[in-house]
Amino acid sequence: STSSSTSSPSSGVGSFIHSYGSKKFIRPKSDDVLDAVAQARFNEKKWVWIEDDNEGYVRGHVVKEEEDTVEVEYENGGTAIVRVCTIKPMNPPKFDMVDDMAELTHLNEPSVIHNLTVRYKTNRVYTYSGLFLVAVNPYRKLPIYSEEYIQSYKGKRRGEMPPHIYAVADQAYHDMVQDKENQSILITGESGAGKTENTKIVIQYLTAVATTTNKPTTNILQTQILQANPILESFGNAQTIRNNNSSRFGKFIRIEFNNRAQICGANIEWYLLEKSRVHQQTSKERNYHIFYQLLEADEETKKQLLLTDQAQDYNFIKHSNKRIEGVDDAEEYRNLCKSLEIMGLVEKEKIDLFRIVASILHLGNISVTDYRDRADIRDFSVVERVCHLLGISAEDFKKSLLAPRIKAGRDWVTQAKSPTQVVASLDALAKTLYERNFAFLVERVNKAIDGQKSKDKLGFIGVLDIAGFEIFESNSFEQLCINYTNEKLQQFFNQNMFELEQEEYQKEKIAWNYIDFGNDLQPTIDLIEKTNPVGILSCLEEECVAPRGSDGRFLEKLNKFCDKDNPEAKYKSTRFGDGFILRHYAGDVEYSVDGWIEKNKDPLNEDITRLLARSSQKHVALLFEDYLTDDGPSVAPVKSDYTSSFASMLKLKKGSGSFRTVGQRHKQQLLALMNTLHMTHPHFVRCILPNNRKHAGEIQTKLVLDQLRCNGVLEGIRICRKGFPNRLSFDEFRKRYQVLCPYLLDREAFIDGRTACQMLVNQMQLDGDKYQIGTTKVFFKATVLADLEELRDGKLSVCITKFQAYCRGGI
Ligand code: AD9
Ligand code: MG
Repeated sequence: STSSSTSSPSSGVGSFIHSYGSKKFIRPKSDDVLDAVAQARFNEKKWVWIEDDNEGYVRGHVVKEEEDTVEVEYENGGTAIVRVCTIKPMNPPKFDMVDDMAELTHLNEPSVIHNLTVRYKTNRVYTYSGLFLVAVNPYRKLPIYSEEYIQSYKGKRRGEMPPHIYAVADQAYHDMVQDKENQSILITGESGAGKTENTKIVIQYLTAVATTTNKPTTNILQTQILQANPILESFGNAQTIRNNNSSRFGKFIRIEFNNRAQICGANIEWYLLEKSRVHQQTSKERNYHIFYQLLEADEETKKQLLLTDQAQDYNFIKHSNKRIEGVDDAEEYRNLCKSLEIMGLVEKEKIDLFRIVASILHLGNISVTDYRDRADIRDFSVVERVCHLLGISAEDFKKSLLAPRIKAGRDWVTQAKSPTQVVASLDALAKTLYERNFAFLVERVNKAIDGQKSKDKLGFIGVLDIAGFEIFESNSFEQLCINYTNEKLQQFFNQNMFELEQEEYQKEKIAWNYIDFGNDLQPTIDLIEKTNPVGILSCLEEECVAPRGSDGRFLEKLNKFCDKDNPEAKYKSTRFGDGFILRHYAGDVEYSVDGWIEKNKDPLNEDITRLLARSSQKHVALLFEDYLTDDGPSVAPVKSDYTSSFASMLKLKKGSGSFRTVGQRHKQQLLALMNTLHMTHPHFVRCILPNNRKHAGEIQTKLVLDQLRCNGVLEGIRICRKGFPNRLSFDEFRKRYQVLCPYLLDREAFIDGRTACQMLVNQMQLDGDKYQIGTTKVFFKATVLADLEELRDGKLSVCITKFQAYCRGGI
């Protein structure tokens, strides 16, 4: 099918000489003589990349070679004797700026980083690396997202246009229509790397190309789908040190298409909302945008929500940063209201959402006093404000807060809480209120843009915007969840890439033993998710229900995974025995287990949640309907159209065993996501943060290298090298290299492609295991083409020298 040929991992060296179809994008015409001169200069020395502690890699050439060491001369002056393993061959200059790094003859780290850097400096922020599209954050507005650009990518094949996220979106769209298969675009990267911006650009592209009619109904849907994002950002994004608009949740947006390939709906799923931000942030960061936007609401609304306009008045935001440079919260508030209106929310629904946010601000102001370890509330009027907004009795709330009733056997008894416990349960309540309100909001948006109604569905394109691999100085449960997700996604990539690759080998009938590259990652994944024998998550689960479960005991159990005799073991205990080390594909990560039991259990004061389930505010009652028990005065639960879908979305229903804890819920959601992805044809986008200063035009080499390691681009190259990473059609191969085989050049008679190629490789005296001749293409192991190129350049430079001599003679 066309899809596999256009997205095969490596399209062959031949295409680096191509020019783009559209005039506007044609590369500067290459000056053959200049190129040849640069090449000749390159040929004079053995150029290499030398590892460097500060720069990552620097240029130099080899002066003298010994057995394990070489003497190198740095391009910037000075010489050194270095170990052989610290130098890497450099690609000839003609490979500078290649669109697809799979075409590099020397596929090594410095070459990849060099190529990305020279491209980035000339505003080429998108580059292919085999199956990946690498996107480096430009940190400036580039004129490449206009309507004109969209039109120029429409219906084009990869290679016809410069690399672009539009090309990926268009490929997905094209493949969906052509193969009648669902598609997915997986976008990952560090915080601030540009995932969310690229997600928006994909959706912008799809809404632009997949709606041809001017039917007002389609246009409304289109607008609604585009408006979903600012709404989610108000509630799910916040300023962090790394990103002024950082998404604190992962999402999978499905755009649904009908049989005419037009958009007929969409659906959003979300993962792992960072709840702790609701009650604590550092002074350089902010709480979720909505908290600050709400303080800019009109007086009427604020009066209704009992809000002032001062962040200073609220404990949950007063220690945070207040303003983001270049952002006007008042304007953002008005935009949010507009978006909510477009989404079809009526005034009451909007206020319901805001009421929860306001009640959280007031919750943070409840101050708990400590009198001989007995908790009390200092200012009851704050409690009254909270309870007014939440539609519950302030007296009951206070009682439940200070001394909740708990079930002891068949009886209910009250149990007084310490001040610390009361504060913890207030924080936990704030977090849960926020998360459930967020879940509700997403469901409400989904209801507005739902495509399920459409009967003539063709398929969907799903866009995944999820945080990439995280290795911090201190890693906790949150990092394990996100790294587990990335390990699974990388496995998915490996399986996919090598399925395509090996399919191609089969098609070309070359000798090849099937390798399952996804298997490499399985041991680590097993360690995390297996239930029998228990893995990390199950082990945590057991400890969470155990009567005297503790972080320490959890770690003790984990350490039974240790296998000191196995150097390949993926699990190790830490040096001081206070945590564990997991070997991920991206590297070893040390996790500390402090607080995991609490984090996983995420305990709530159930006396309060039962109260909330019976709130006089329907919206509040709905958020806690899973706590509606037959205990207490029976008030009929409020049902609405999406009640059931809301509960299932939250997957929090009590008693449904496996969803009790954060870890289990995430595992369940991730498995569901993986199932969905397995039903799609995937496209992979890797976003890269160029530097830590939000600067345009600056690349920090080491920072980028670390990301390439974590995001699988280098892993992809590693696996690529195990196969036959370079391939050329018979025709391309013959045209490019017949100069090395004069016999072929001279012949006038017909020679079929296969025979000609066989003759060529014989003439070149290539080792048998270095290449394979298929039915239409020649396949090469890594670096073979580099040698051929060198031979070819040698031949050509002789010609050039003759040519130059001829020119000089002419003058
Ligand atoms: V996080 O994990 O949600 O913290 P993201 O989503 O990877 O992160 P985001 O898309 O929010 O990063 O990009 C961060 C900032 O970089 C944006 O706010 C823009 O100011 C900037 N950016 C990113 N991509 C582009 C782009 N293609 N053009 C211009 C961009 N600016
Ligand atoms: Mg984001």
